[in-house]
Amino acid sequence: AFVENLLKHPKFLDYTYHTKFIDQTPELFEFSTRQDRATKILTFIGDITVNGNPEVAGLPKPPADVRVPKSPPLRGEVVPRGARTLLKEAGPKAVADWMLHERKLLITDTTMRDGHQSLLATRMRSFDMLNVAEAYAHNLPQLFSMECWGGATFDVAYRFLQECPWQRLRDLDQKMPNLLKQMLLRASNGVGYTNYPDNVVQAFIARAAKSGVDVFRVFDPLNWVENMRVAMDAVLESGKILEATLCYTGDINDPARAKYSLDYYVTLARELEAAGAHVLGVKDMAGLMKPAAATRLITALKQDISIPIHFHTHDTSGISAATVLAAADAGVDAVDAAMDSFSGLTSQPCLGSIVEALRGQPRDTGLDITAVREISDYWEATRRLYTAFESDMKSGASEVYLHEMPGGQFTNLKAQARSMGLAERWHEVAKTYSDVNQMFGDIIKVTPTSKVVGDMALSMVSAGLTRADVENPDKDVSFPDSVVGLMRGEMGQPVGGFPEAIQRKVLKGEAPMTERPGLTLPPVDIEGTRAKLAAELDMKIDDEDLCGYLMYPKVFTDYMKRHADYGPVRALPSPVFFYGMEPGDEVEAEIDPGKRLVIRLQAVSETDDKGEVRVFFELNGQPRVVRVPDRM
Ligand code: 3PY
Ligand code: ZN
Repeated sequence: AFVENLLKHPKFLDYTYHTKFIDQTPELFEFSTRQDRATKILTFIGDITVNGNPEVAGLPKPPADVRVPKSPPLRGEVVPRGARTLLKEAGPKAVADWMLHERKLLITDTTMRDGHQSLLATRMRSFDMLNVAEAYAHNLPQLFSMECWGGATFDVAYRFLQECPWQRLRDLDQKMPNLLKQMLLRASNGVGYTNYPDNVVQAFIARAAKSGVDVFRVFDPLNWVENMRVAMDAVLESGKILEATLCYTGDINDPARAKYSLDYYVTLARELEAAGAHVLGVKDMAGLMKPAAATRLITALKQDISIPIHFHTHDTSGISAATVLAAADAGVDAVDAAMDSFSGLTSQPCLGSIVEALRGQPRDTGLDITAVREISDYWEATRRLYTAFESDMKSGASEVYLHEMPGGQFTNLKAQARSMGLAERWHEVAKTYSDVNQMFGDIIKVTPTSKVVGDMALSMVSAGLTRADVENPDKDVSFPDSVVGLMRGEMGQPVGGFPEAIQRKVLKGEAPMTERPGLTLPPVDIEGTRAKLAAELDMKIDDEDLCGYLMYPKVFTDYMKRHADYGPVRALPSPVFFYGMEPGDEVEAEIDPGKRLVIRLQAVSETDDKGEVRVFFELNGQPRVVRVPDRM
């Protein structure tokens, strides 16, 4: 009925119906909800089948021989105990104590967050995570945690995957009740790119804790502890685990980078411990920490602080596993790794190989290597479905020590450079990125400051400007908005402040702020916002939706409007989501627990004189037809 009502509507016929029209035309919705959602999904499949999914337009297709990823058999019927069980029974401090006393090297699997964020532009869908989640719960209960939320996964879910990140979290929680679910939180930047009012950060954290996050890795992109306190206090308040995190840059063994010295990091770690952290995170987001630096830093930190230490790195250089092993020898309590088939390059080091390297050694991880390989096989098959999002990086690159780009940014910036016609000049972009860093005073580069440095580098290379040109007070330069925001202090204060001359030039005399932005950002009227949004979307707005909106207002409302058209498309297998179906294909979609749709595509008509195509389905055995506009 929905589609028929829609198709008859004059505005639909001239294609001006999109999104707002559906919200403002309630008569379209006069039919049963169950019917409604099935029809929406069929409409989506029909549309993708006829017009393609714009997210993969022009990108390489998966190989013809892709197999359906099969999750390994579960070892044992009952879910075994895991670190989450301990958190539930005894609280965050007990988990920290257990970590300290555990001789094993504890492992976090990052595949569901940083792994695909770094290798596949964050495009992995919940469907593919949920299929293997129970295998993790049953077969690898010794894992410290599953990093599966936060960072870029939040907005990408709404923006490109047409799914709700909160539902992903709740579903994962349900399938992995014994494992700690870990998220990456950009402190006052939440899961966004700019500082939010304090009460937004607080509301977001409280909701994330309730929806399933157990470990909050909280970092500030300038290591400004002052600007982490609101987020850290909110995590403590929630009763979950606070992993307060320092970001590592430079090289503690290089006298030319004295700003980021061993003392600098040890002092920072003390401040984070004093702020109430249960765990200290050491976040080497670009993979710059060399093995000798890990030995020195972890040894010093273990002597100086008394909370457990969790190390995160990236393999961009190709030698990150050596650094992880050095950190393990120096007594680090936990490390991050990605499942073998999602490891290496700009992602984390290889989980299975770390397990093997330590087997029978004092820091033996206790993980079952066969279980690791089975899950990795699942991911290997899954990764092939996402061929479209693979980068062209094929090898380790020592150039990372020059540009210092975070693993999650590297391939993104490269793609951005390509889209600006600068593909041939990538090494120039990399060198300019490093020049911009020095020009900005050698800052920490991680989301969102890394994005600012990247914006500036791209704008300089495309305008043919050198660092000397930009610094020349007599030369007019137009700066990207993000650079103006950074120099204004909107992302906080770097160690030692910004160099005055460049700050003055960027701000054209405007005075920068020196306090943390949250002090002056007025609080959001949370209940007023909920009421306004409820009226705009004509629906009840729960805390999850509200928090999604508070982080990303437009991304969220666009998502909701598409959701009104297409329904719960998260339930579709990824090949269908990205490429539609062929006549004769049959798929199953579970739109609610136990509510399955069996969808068979029968045939696709020619385009008629109204520019429409009829797509013939069988839905649970009953014939159904949807019409979609031919936009090709
Ligand atoms: C993020 O903030 O998304 C990151 O991965 C930073 O390293
Ligand atoms: Zn990372």
